[in-house]
Amino acid sequence: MLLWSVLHLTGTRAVNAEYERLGKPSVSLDDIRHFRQLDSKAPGHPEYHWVSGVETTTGPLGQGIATSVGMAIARKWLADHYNRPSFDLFDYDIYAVCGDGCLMEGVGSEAASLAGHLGLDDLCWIYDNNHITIEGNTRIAFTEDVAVRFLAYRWNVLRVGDANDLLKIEDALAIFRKTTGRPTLIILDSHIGYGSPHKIDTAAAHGEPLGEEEVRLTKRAYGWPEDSKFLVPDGVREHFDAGIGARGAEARSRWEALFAAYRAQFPALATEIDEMQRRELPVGWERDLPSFSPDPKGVAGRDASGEVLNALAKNIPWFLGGSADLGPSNKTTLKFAGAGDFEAASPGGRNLHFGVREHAMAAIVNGLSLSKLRAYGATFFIFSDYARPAIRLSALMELPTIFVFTHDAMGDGEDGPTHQPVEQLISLRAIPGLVVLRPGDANEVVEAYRYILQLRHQPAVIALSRQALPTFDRRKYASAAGVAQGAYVMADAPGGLPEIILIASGSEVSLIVDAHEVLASRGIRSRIVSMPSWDIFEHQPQSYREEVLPAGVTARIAVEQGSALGWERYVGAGGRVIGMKAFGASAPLKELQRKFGFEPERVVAAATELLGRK
Ligand SMILES: Cc1ncc(C[n+]2csc(CCOP(=O)(O)OP(=O)(O)O)c2C)c(N)n1
Repeated sequence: MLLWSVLHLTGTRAVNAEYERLGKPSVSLDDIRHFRQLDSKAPGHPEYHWVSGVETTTGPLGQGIATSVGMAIARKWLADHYNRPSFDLFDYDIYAVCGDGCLMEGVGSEAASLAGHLGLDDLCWIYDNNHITIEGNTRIAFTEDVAVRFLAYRWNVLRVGDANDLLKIEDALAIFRKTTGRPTLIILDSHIGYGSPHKIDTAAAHGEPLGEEEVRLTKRAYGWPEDSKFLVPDGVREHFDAGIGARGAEARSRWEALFAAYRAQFPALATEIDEMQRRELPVGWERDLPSFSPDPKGVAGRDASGEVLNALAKNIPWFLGGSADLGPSNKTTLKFAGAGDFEAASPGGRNLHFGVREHAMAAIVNGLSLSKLRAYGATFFIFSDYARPAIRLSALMELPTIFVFTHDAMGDGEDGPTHQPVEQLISLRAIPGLVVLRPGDANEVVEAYRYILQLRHQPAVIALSRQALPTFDRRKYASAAGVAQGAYVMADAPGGLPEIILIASGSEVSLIVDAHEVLASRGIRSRIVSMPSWDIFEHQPQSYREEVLPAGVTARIAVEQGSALGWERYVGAGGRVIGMKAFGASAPLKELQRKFGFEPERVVAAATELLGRK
């Protein structure tokens, strides 16, 4: 409610997704009257993209502060890359207000640890230390010394003993602004339900309405008209206009004048900033994308991805990212001259080292993206679970973030079931708006990235193999450009509609290609459908979907080294799914493929059985 009130009183204007002004306030008094009701611009939690002026979606505790670390990294990177002497274009600070819950959540701790390591002195967290959470006083579950913890993280820690002491708060903020080399935590001792005679300092003040009578008493304590509701007293709007409104307008016109002068002196950099702000891509962004020659031995998905990431980053200056300590395995390291590492002393580096902190990594990627950088984060596919809450928010916020997940199936063999994803694909496919791609060979990897890079309002997950996958001969099989339709016919047997359709993604595409050849030699006409992305396919016109999966062909087999759940959608009641029904096992990949049935013979057997043939 604090946020809705501030957005209302400051007269913040609404914009659309392209940042065009809509000529109405972001949050009207009527929205506030309809707090938490359908279509109100004052929903239950701050929602980026729904309410103009909200910088990030928060609500899952800890996400906001973790995201703020991404914003602080972005600010440092932008300043290093674009600021020039006398042109401090990117000179802002990032403030986040957090509660006990945020500081209890692991993601907050992961992010704070990295922020301290990176010395993000443009970052200030203000901790509303009211000792109350939903179940009561924090003494029941949270008694650590937060100040000492943050000192250990190498933060500057300040304490203000009374949230009503405005001068002390101003002092603390001034100290933050002067502090270099460390982020700042201001521990602000406060009272939840302040002014409410019976509910102050109680958990009841957290989530329950105070009740008619208590509201009246609270208003009395503030000297507020007791019977008025949604009152904005005379003079308040004028006060806001003359204060934050005038300062904001002045700061904006000063910045715009600075940027105009900058544009005159550094036109190429100014164009970059424009493109980045509009989430466009620079001319020539695709020019170094590789093309892979047919090769039965092939290339690992992760290796192809590494080549593609480097080609993209070379031509998109604001494309950056990294891994949660698995760069050498994920192949996400940018290696071209000048790419460099992002560290406290080198804030222009393009390789981020998130450390073993998957959850904070994903939240930080969100923060980078909210600051308009094009960012990716990487880890093993299995550990996407550790990052999932932030990936979900990425989708909710409609951010074009990129999550690169390698070791997407049983390819890591000996690592065993703790490292072998099973339910990850289907669970990520269940996130609305998230584009999930699992390319089947190196050229599909290229096309997957070509598709992903052009997304402006959707996050993407790319699931990549650890092991080499054959690079298909595209003179024989259809072009990998079909990836942009989510699924495409790679090959058909001659002679009209096929008898059976074989569908697969990722490493299993080569398996159905082999099965297709065997079936052909036995006179069975099968179609190969490579389906790297359900979501993209679902968004194709019905006519295209019918072309790829004609309703008349009901004999279908889907093969994927993941949970079989959901594939009925494409194979129908009479179809077969060769998928995982249990966790994997620790053994060399070949043995696992045999044990779990991911071999061409198994597909051939299922096909002949389905068709009632020998
Ligand atoms: C990740 C997550 N877990 C649980 C919740 C449910 N929840 C909402 S508020 C809250 C307590 C937060 O306490 P605090 O941060 O001290 O906020 P205050 O009571 O001061 O408003 C909880 C557990 C949530 N929003 N997010």
